[in-house]
Amino acid sequence: MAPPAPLVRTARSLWHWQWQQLMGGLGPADAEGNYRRPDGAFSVLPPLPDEAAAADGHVLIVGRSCPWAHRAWLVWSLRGLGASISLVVVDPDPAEGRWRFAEAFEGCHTLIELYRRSGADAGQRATVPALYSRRERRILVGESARLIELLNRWPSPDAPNLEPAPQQEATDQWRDRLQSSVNDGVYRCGFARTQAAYDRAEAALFEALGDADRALARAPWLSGPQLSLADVVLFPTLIRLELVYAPLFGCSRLPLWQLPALWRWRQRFHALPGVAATCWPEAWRRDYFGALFPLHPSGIVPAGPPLATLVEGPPALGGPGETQPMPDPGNNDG
Ligand SMILES: N[C@@H](CCC(=O)N[C@@H](CS)C(=O)NCC(=O)O)C(=O)O
Repeated sequence: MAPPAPLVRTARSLWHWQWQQLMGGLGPADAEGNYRRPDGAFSVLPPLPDEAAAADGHVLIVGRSCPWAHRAWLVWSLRGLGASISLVVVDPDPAEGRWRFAEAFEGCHTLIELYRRSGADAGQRATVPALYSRRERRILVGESARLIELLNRWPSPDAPNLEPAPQQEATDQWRDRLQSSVNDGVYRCGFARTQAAYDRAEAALFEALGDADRALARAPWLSGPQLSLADVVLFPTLIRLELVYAPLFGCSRLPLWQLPALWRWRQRFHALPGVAATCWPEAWRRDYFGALFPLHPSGIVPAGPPLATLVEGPPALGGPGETQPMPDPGNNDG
């Protein structure tokens, strides 16, 4: 028997109140309900080390599910920086809401210990990515937008330059727009506290993706003929779109194949040497669906498309009017 209406009304308003409290723990919102990402520690671009210092004990700390860490990991990988900067992958600890090291790192078991020891204030969050210097025994940068610039200038013979001079202005413009409308934009959709806040974020997100699609119909990379940091910052968000952001954050207005230049760009980027090794779809889905309790209280990880269907071959559906039969689950012939 259905519960009586007054009980349902009370339960709903209690749950809504509780949801607002829990959302406050995920991230702050302004008076209109728009999500505002808090400022992080170590956000200033440090001086570039000379060649000798650059080869001396630097460590890039990343988490697999984090899109901000993913962009730094990509620059590290695309520029082949493994010889001078080692990589440490931290694991999420959803019960405690923090990152922990698989093995003690510089005497620390959690990232927050390393942040505090490096001089971060008590109220500051310990976020990935972070670049650590073993020689100075401290974190040098904890802000991904600055970190990717530093890694792009890091001395490394024959490494590609991801800020090609003729495209610098377009690269910077795209990076600005993507940072707010797309990279943070998906979080503004998912963490919105009101319908109006969600509507604003969602409209800005798909307007930016539409513009990116038009730019990519004219050139192979976002800011022109050469790969740049603009492509690097777009990829971590777009590769998580169908797997996480569409189902969990409500970024589901269009399937990406309806932006065909963007769809092909994503395949092209994923095929670049070193990129596939930075992609961990199972970890992304487990961490997002498992950790963001106020958005997904059951913690159940839904099935999603295998990554291969997004990054290899043509989209499953060619477009309006062109449908394909559903695969027969009992038929293993392909
Ligand atoms: N502004 C930072 C944001 C990074 C960030 O929010 N990272 C998240 C993971 S996706 C994190 O480490 N959060 C831990 C926390 O907030 O305590 C950047 O771009 O580097």
